[in-house]
Amino acid sequence: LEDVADRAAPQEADVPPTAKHKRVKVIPRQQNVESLHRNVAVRADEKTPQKLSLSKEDDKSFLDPPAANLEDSPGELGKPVILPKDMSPEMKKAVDDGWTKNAFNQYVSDLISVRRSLPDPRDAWCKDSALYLSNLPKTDVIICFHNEAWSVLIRTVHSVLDRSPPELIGEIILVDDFSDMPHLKKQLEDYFASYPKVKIVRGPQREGLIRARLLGAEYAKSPVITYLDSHCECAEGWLEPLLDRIARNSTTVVCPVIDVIDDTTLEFHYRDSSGVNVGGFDWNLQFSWHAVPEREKKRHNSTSEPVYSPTMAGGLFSIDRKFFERLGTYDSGFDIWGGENLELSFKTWMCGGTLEIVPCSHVGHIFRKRSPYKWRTGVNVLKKNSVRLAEVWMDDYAKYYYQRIGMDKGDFGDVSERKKLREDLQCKSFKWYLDNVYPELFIPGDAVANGEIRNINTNMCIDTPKTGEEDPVGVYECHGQGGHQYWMFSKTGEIRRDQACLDYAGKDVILFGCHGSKGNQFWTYHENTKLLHHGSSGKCLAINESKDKLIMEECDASHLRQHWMLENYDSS
Ligand code: LR7
Ligand code: MN
Repeated sequence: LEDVADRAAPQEADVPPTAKHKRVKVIPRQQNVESLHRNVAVRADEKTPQKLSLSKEDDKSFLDPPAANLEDSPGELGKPVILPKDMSPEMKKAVDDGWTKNAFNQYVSDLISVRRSLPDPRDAWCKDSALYLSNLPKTDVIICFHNEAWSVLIRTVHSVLDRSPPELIGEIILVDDFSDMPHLKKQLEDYFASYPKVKIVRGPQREGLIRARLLGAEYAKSPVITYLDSHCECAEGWLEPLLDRIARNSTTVVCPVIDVIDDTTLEFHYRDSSGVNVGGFDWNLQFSWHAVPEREKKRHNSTSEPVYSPTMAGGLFSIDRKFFERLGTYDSGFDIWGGENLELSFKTWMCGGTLEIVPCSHVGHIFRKRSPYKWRTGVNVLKKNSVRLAEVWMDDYAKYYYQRIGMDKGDFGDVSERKKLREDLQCKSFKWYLDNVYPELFIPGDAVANGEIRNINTNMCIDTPKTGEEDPVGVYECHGQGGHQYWMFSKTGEIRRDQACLDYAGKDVILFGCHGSKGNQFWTYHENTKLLHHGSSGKCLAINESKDKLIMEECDASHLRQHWMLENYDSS
């Protein structure tokens, strides 16, 4: 038994020394226990991976009966695991190492069963099987990873196997993007040796997730491809509602609701359908979430119905394989990370498909605050990807992105093939996409000014890295690079960047989510006096004596500190 447990356990180096191969008797329900680090819960079924062969995936009766207190084991039912405050130095080091390597709490993940249970996050509406066609197509599931933690990767795969109807899963294709962590070598192959549906493909060099996904797609044979990140957990009933949409229309690309797996406690927080968001982006070409717009709500009787989404987050979706190929899959010129989600979103809409978020389908994802792995040195990978995206898909609107990067496109390689693809497919224009799919997006060209806002006498510019809502907006020497000094002055008197507006409520000038009702966000510019006049306070924007802060004061055109210049100002 010990032997078998070894195979399922994390690799030596990755296991906290005190936590190896021991089994709990009972873990208190709260899981906020000091003794947790002395115990590792192992489910009866995960000790015996060799028994889980393909032919038996649909019949779980061969599994040992679960321990009496299984639901009390760490993290079961998606509950948080909270480590004690007074850890031994040894344990603390193990916890810190886990954070350093993964940017999430690997130590906690290792305490949780790789086949833990989750709450059922679906609305009652979703559980009526008559909603879904009976002969759904099979999908292959492609999971790319670069140096993923053992327990997290294995849990991702088990969540697919355990919570999908076996007849709907073709293969699970694990694509190793040139990892060097030892547990991802032979140990991984051994672990899955007895799972005929799981295939491991190894990239010949570090490709980045986009080309790794393309490599995975070369092995896909099922009619549908489903991509997942390598730190996900699929919830009950996640797959059928996705496949159903594709079965009804092969040009529908679908995303599950992405539930949050907490990076610290591994708690599974799910979002009910009334809180579902759709994807958007800003002119920095960064993905963003938004509430479902009113116009979209009107199309539905229930919040559980699939909703149109202008973009996808990128990691978790299903697509008809032939349609994906018709769309030219991904641009293989995209490196490491980023931008591919917008590329696929834009072309899905522009080239005859639709993109939906399916509230009945839930998959958890560990959101992290930094990227733990190496990027390329000396190249701005994300910018290169985004420039390729803009060049090919955004027509004239690309210029708004270029303004944000100081007009410096850098070396983005050759995009002629991708332009040809767009032509061959006779895709619609980016303007069509904006007008019809994402009318909520503010278009910089609709602004009366865009670019820097310069305090004329000091050559300081309004500058803030923050989109948060408390820190005062500051000033910085004008640098002409866009970025934190890029502003748009809307026809309705907002000074905005993306969804955030300059807002003054009597204390500091801050950035606050644009609300469109003027008041504290209403500004007027007087070209002759150079004053920036604030609506609700009647005051004017100025720079302080020491030239490092914005202040608001009584308007007086004789004060040079109140004189501003708006870039690209068009008064007509
Ligand atoms: O070089 C790499 N090679 C890889 O194989 C870098 C990453 N990867 C793998 C990695 O192991 C992971 O499985 O690629 C996957 C995504 O990388 P993450 O998890 O570090 O990034 P992320 O979660 O921030 O990624 C989001 O944005 C990416 C943009 O390129 C991709 O589209 C990811 O799939 C996407 N993830 C999601 O959409 C999940 C929800 C997050 C949000 C919003
Ligand atoms: Mn991810």
